[in-house]
Amino acid sequence: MKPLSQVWPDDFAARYRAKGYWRGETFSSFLRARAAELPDHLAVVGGEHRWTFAELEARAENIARGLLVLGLNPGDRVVVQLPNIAEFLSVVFGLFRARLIPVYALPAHRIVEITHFAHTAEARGYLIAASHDGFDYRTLAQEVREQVPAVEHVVVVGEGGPFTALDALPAGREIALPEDADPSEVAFLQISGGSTGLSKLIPRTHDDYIYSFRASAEICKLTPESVYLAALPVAHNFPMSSPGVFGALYAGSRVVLSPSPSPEVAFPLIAREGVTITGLVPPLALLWLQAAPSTAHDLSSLQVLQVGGAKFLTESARRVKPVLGCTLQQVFGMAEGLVNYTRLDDDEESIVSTQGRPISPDDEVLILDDEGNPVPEGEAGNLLTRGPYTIRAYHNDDGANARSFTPDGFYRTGDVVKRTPDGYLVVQGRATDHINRAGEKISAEEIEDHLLAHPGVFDAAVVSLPDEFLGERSCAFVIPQGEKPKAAALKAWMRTRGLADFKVPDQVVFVDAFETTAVGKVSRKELRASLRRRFLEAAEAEK
Ligand code: OOB
Repeated sequence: MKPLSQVWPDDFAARYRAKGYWRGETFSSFLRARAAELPDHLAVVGGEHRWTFAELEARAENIARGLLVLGLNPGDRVVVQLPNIAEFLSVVFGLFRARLIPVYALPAHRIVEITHFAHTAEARGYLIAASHDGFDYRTLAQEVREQVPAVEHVVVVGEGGPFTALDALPAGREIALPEDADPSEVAFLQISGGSTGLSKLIPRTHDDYIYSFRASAEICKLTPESVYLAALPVAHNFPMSSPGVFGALYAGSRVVLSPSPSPEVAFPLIAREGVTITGLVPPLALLWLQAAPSTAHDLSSLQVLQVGGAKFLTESARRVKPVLGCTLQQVFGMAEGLVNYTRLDDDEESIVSTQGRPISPDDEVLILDDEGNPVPEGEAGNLLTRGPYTIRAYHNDDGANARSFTPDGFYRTGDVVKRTPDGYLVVQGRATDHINRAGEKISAEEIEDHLLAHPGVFDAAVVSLPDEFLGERSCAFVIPQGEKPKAAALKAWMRTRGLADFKVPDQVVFVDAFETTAVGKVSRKELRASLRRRFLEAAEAEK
């Protein structure tokens, strides 16, 4: 099994420790500390469950023992695909307690993504909910078991069916739980948004990740009186750690898990639990702004609405305070590390018109032109970053590592940004070819590869188009061959490919040919840019 690692050069690691960013805490040690300090304080609310910190810790320990008795061993990787339910937290803290390594998949992922994660992480376990949103994950697990037999253990929250139910795990009282992890070890694997091909795996250590959410909780001024609502799927880095469920628990706050981010589901929870802070992607923020004025639910407890994952336009941002009566916080982050926040006491103009500044004084930010030279202050350029919680490498992917990191360890974010004189970043766009569909990142290349497998497709190029609601939608330009498929049929066929539904192109446009230059084919990148440009020009001309 390939060892997991995430290594900063010794001098950097020494500096990050000396400055108190890396404090030698682990997920298990901080939960133990909270359970000792605030045993009876409510920690997790989800569905019918209401657990105190002491209960959360006890549940995590039981799960840890049960998984070890089942046959998993410390160091094993376990793909975790759970929706926003209380068990998400007891399970992941259980995995940490048993020194097992979660690999976080989204509920929307299907066979193609899950087998990719299982292969790449060499997973031995798969932890699912029986069903969610009308989808039975046990059927998916059966397929995963057939395609990746190394995934020996499937554990199900709910009715186990052919697999082990979480509630039926052996008690394992005789089992000695392992020592706590070394804080510099990899704690889990996160999934990258991915602009080239399939998602890469992001190894995060206890030291670096805990720093990011501890500092985030401070920036968001969380206390044990705060109530954090996880509205977005918690497997995302944003609701997980910015400050997310972990930052909230670190601060001794209560976490409320919402099964859906829709106003119909989230608003009653805000009123019932007295939610003080939550995070949304821009399209959902717009929905909330639309629904709030006429809701019967009392939203007055809400103090902070975070918006991130994609650009929140200034004009929409301006509406948050008057409509919801709370402070907006813009969040510009990435699963690879760097997270920027507007601060709660910033002036309104910075809050509505920038995407914030980095968490850490030691987040190094470079803004470079395409030749790698710094752009003049205030101009737009490519954002590169390095720091105490930004990874230095993906797991087991030399090609991606060579592309994504400079020799001196800066991560090329692919984002194009400007910096204001006071160090706030304003996102201008991006240099890489992915579609940011309501915060979900879709690789153009991955979707093109699928389309090319259809017998009626000669060639395909997938681009992002501006979308009033989604921010960006995906559009596939397709050169047909043989019997030309109907757009709807092609989309329906994509749905059978075993991919997350958000990757099915929103729009399909058939074209006769792609442009080529005199010297031969243009690059895919230029091709996508030109198809997008010409399409938008034609749409403009029709207005
Ligand atoms: C978050 O993480 P990822 O890994 O899903 O996506 C990262 C990318 C960024 O590189 C950028 O292209 C885009 O998402 N992005 C934004 C943005 N926040 C993220 N673009 C414009 N404005 C923003 N506010 O999306 C993520 C991780 C942690 C916290 C927040 C978001």
